[in-house]
Amino acid sequence: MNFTKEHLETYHRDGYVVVRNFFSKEEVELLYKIAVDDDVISKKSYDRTDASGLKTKLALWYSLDDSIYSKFASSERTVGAVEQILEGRAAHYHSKLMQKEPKKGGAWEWHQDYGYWYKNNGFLFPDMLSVLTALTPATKENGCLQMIRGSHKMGRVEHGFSGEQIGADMEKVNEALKILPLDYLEMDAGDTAFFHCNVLHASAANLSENPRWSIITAYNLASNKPYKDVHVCSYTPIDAFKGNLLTEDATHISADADFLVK
Ligand SMILES: O=C(O)CCC(=O)C(=O)O
Repeated sequence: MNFTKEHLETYHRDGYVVVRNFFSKEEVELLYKIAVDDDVISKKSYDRTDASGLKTKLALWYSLDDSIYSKFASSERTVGAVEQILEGRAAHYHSKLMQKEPKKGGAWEWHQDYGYWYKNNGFLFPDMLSVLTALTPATKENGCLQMIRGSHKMGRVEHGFSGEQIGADMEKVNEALKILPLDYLEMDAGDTAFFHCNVLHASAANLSENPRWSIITAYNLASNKPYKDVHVCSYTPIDAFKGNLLTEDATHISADADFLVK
């Protein structure tokens, strides 16, 4: 499914939009199969502990390379959509493989991505977004993403620590929840959510029998060069991948990729 004018309008109105079947079942099955067998990903993954002590696992890296993950992140389809949203050339800030394991995958506390990126990484403008593709079905039971619809229009909210995670000021979150709708983003594998860096979002723990895996790529408007972050990719326009995700070589990620080390 292509990213349409209606998707763009919904994104600007609600702070997010879910595009169903953005990647085909075959494409997403290929990516998931590679990801679950990827020794490098499993070695480079680390835990994030939530406020109740449960852990959620992820691997995060910065630069694009010739791996299958980068082909998805730089695919013409995705970059085209992101550039419509940002109204300019897009840069790849980072990608992360989220592994919320059955029975024990921890929660993500309420936050705005720009809460981290402004405070810690020195991006002056909120010309940034995340794109999440579900690799397995995401349901309320396995801790799907939750969004406060329209909360991106509140602007940036103060953030402090919540467990090992940085969380938004809960007074503001609770007030927002009184006046704005709370949406649960139940998604099938291949569905893709585009969300504004100031939309308040969270997810509950995964206490179900089913894994919830997804890949999230963060994009920046290439002209929004951060004054703190050192990753050149975060302000280098992406050279879009125009090939076929199913027929090109599906290469694993290299151990030399610039992973975030915790
Ligand atoms: O996918 C999730 O469960 C939450 C991820 C998230 O909030 C984030 O990466 O900023």
